[in-house]
Amino acid sequence: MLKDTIAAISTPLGEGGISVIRVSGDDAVPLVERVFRSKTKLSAAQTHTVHYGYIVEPATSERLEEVLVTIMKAPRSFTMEDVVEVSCHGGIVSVKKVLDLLLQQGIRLAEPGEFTKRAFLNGRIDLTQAEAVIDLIRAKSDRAFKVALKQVEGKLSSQIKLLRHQLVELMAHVEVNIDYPEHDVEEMTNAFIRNKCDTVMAEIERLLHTAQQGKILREGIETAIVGRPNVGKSSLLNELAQENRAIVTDIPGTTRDVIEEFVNVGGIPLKLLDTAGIRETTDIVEQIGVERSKTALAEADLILLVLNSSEELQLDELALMQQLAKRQAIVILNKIDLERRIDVETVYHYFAPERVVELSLLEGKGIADLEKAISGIFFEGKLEASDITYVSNVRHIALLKQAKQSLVDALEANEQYIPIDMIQIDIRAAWEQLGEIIGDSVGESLIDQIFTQFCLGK
Ligand SMILES: Nc1nc2c(ncn2[C@@H]2O[C@H](COP(=O)(O)OP(=O)(O)OP(=O)(O)O)[C@@H](O)[C@H]2O)c(=O)[nH]1
Ligand SMILES: [Mg+2]
Repeated sequence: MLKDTIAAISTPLGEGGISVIRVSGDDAVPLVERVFRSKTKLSAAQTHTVHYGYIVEPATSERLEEVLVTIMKAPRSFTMEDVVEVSCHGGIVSVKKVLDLLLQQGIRLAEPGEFTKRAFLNGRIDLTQAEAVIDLIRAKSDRAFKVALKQVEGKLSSQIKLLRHQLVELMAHVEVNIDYPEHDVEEMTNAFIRNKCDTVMAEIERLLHTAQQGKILREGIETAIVGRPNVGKSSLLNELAQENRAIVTDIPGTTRDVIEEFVNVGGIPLKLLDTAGIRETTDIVEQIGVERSKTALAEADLILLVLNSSEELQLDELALMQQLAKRQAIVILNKIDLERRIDVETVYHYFAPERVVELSLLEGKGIADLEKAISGIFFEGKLEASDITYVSNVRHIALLKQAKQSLVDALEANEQYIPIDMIQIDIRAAWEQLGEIIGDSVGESLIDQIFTQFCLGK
């Protein structure tokens, strides 16, 4: 890794209160000092202090910007190198001018993610923590943010390390048996291998189990709103999106196409799909719309079936309920402000009470119940438990699966009394695969691939 000094704008480009340029490297302080004028000399300043002054053109001493400069000396900084942060007035022109001037002093423009990459290469964070920094930036909901934050803190890493520790113990035990077979009873070693592999495998399975939730937190639950025309599907989309995204009229068949909107319901990100009302129709455009509704319904992770509680159940609705009884679905009895004509008994015949929600979108009633029902389905109320680690990264999931397979192989070999040094190979493979998750044994290209996903300045 080159130890040169790098800089980038670390705040979003655009108008804002302030913009921050981050500089990191051995020469960060002297290079920034060349263009900074203030009462105290930057090179004489204490670490973790803030200095008011001006960025000046060194040749002419012309003042370019009024700034605050923060210095954080190695190793107590994000990158573990000397870091200087220059806070300028927000605005594209001002911040670019300052950055240009810094680059003219011999500082190199940082690549995307290079600051975080340095934090990793300098040993401040491991790979799962670095990857979580991306998730933190991209988090679309409170819950996704919390999960990413846990990972940044090293929660997943410490669990992986614990598993690897157990495998090391196991390998040591087996090693003794290979080197001094007379000191050990083969039977006992076989039992020991079985026990340890089982324990580690159970833990890997638990982590994999959380993967589905982790993915949802990152990408959103694909949620289709379906039902007959005019029951209030588009009204529901608008209510959850808190804007008039879809056209709402009292004419049945208003929505013809699938409308997508990303919303956040009780901290859970949903990719909502409003669809055309499902019914038999001769209108060709509407027919295409209905086909699209059916596709959305087939592919969704969650289905919100909207029924009009002021009308009797229709045959298509009975068919939909039958079809949805075994899926992840919530039934919404809408329009409860009107007189009830729906046969609720039939609805409850297909769906458990916690899957049925009564709403009036006109009066804005029952939305909180809907939120509860949705989080109930996906998190069984468990997400708040602070000790849960969610595995959400595809790379981690793939490696956990590989490690699990290696242990399955080891167990099988163990059952067949295959020579113990062969079993050792599988155990070592599992240990290495787990190591790859935290970046103990990863190649240069993978590291580059991970860090280029970052935005500039991070
Ligand atoms: N009284 C009452 N009317 C409602 C309620 N929710 C929606 N509506 C009305 O029902 C009509 C249809 O609403 P939409 O949201 O367009 O229904 P939709 O299911 O999207 O209809 P299509 O797009 O035609 O399939 C509109 O006139 C809404 O104002 C409610 O809770 N109570
Ligand atoms: Mg509609």
